[in-house]
Amino acid sequence: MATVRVDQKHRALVRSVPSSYKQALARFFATGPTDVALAKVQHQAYIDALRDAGVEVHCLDADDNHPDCMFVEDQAVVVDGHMLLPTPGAPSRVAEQPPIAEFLMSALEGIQTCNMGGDARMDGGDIIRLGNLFFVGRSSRTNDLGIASLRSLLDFFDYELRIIDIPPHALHLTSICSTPTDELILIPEGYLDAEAFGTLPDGCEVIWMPTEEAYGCNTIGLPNQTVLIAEGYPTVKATLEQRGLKTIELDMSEIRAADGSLTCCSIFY
Ligand code: CIR
Repeated sequence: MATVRVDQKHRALVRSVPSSYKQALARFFATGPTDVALAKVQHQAYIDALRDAGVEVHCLDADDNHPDCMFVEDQAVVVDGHMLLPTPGAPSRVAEQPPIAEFLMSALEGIQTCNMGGDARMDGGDIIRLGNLFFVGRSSRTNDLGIASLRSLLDFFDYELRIIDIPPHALHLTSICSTPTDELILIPEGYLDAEAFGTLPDGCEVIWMPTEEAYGCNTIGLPNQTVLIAEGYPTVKATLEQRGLKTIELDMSEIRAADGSLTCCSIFY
């Protein structure tokens, strides 16, 4: 997931597309999925691309009672052998979490786990990591108490956390941004201030993309200079390739239809 350094991305958890997927929440990139069969084909292509890139993928069964269950990124934050189980910001998505937590606790034997309490809310999709520097979106899904909970975890490692205010026309931080390598942040014009990320460590860079390629700014950087990107975002593709990265394009149309991006569909652990 977004919180794992590129060189740590060897194992991913994903979850199948439920037959109820047409009822998934959708407000930002589109008005909702229309073709569940196509979503399943696209999701399988996503899994295949991860596997082809050398990632070991475990796929949990879908839960038809939860139309958004394939968007696992929001349900757990794994950082260097520790796991934060956030209370998701959308009430309809809270009960997606137990099987995900159970799988990760058994796969990562001895993992230190903490839950969120009280009114704290957070979606894992509001977090990106640039090496030892983390950014969290304060969004319609992630509040200050949720951010405080994340900060407690990151303080344990002495990792810095910076807050980014997500504008109302975006769902999450990862909806508009990603770190295709541990030195690059991709972000579209028209969402955040130029200074939003603050001063970055030496060698790191924010790359601004055209507003119309906002969805394409969500990428998955993998080991071996490989980056999964959504099909149809030529500036994103060319920009990454100019930097010597190998891009693998995936048709994400039915996943985008429910505001889901590449990173949303996996947790790297
Ligand atoms: C939702 O609105 O919660 C889902 N339809 C999409 C979640 C996308 N997740 C993500 O960006 N991490």
